[in-house]
Amino acid sequence: MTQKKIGPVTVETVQGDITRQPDLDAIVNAANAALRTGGGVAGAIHRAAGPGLEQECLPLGPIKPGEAVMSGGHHLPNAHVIHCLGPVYGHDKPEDELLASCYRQALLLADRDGITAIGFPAISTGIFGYPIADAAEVSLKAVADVAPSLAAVKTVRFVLFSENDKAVFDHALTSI
Ligand code: AR6
Repeated sequence: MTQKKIGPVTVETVQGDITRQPDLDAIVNAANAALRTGGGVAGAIHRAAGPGLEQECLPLGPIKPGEAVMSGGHHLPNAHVIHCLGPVYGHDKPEDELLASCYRQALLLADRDGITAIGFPAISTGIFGYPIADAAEVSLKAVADVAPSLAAVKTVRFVLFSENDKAVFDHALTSI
């Protein structure tokens, strides 16, 4: 694990599976607009949470790129899931602002709910095609920008699926 303190918040990077982070109050889903089960990280989260998650989510959708909504965690070890719709790279523009908006909205929702520890996947970097190095820079800057205004959130963990993605985030974290 790599850690860096940014204002009142400790930003961490780990390689792993976002559905296996029992010490976090909330995890973030890289969702689709309709908040259906989907594939990638969304598929993994819905499988681990059970069908109650999709039932709760469907009435909350559709959401637009850059938006975030919150649900319960159902059978996940986390009390909450925050669902973000990232931009499809090359299609939803400006993609950097929409990606930053996901992190900002998710953190503000979490903070309003008194959540102290939250985990993010690398939103938009799978099926939605956002290059990992650009996404790392935008995502970490978005967290750093909002960190000073957070009262409850103390830990922000990026859970990266591959060793390479973790290395890319670690590199970006050194220059924040
Ligand atoms: N834990 C952590 N990261 C993961 C996991 C996991 N279990 N599984 C995949 N990743 P993606 P997107 C990484 O495609 O690009 C879905 O179908 C993965 O390696 O899940 O925002 C939705 O329903 C990648 O780095 O999300 C949407 O339609 C990152 O998570 C669409 O895909 C994001 O990959 C969203 O696409």
